[in-house]
Amino acid sequence: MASEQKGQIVAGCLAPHPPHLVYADNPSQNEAYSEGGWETLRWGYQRLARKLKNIDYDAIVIFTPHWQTYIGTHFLGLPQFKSKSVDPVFPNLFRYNYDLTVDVKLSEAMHDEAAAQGIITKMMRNPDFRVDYGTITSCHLLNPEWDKPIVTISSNRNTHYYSPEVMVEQATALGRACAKAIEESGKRVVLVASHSLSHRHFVEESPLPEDMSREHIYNHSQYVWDMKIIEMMREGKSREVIDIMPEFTEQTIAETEGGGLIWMLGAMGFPEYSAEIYGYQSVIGTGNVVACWDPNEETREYVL
Ligand code: 2X7
Ligand code: FE2
Repeated sequence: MASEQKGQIVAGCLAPHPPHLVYADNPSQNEAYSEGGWETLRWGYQRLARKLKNIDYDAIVIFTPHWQTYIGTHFLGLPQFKSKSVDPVFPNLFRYNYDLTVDVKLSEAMHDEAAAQGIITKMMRNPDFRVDYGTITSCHLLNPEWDKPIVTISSNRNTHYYSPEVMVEQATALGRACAKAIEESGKRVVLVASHSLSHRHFVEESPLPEDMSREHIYNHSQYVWDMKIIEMMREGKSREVIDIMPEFTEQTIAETEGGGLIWMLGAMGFPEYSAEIYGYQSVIGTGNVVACWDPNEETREYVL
């Protein structure tokens, strides 16, 4: 049943999740120890986290490419998940003990609305399910206190099963369904697309992973693509970003392939206002931007 007050999306964040950023942060939940690194991104994240602290919201809804589902879109469906999340590629950097709460009502509402619109969906009710490092990294950096419930949405592999164009159609439809469910829930929600931009990366790790003298952009054309996308975000051309996304994804093997940004901008109705840019930096050669779309004109800022 519809709630009396209309729910709304109060912010949309593009929040990359290299586990290196959590490693560099040394939170008590992570078992690895570092001497820092990737400060440009981490300081940008800290600034965005401070902004979110001043926004009144009920839940974070995050879409991750590292929970990959081949039949339909899945939603976290139990009130608590507690375990250790280990990055399968970087277990040396990321072994994070999490204990998180889920807004199951909101999750079910989005699941049901998507299903009503013909999208194949499933609730994840396995208590032993391990939450992926993409969810943990982006949520940790945006809200280190973990004082808000989250909902994770899986990435259905349309780009690879079909094509990047099919992903645009499917993720946009999912975004619209989630936005409708949020509106009917009466809740104030922060959306998070958890991923990098360009994604060619190094194949050898430096002896000290946080040695910033080794970190650099992978190649110039990949960098130029990232800058073009960021410029369009700044100019409020979010629809156009999605229009060129199939080409961007193919040329830079971008992590946009998972559908997160398409889903988020689709849910927000393809904003025509400027995105706030909080920082860009490469992590093992991948391109990463921290950005936010703030629908509220009074709090929208020119950050960088
Ligand atoms: O998942 C990732 C990523 N997206 C970017 C960089 C490094 C590692 O993991
Ligand atoms: Fe990733």
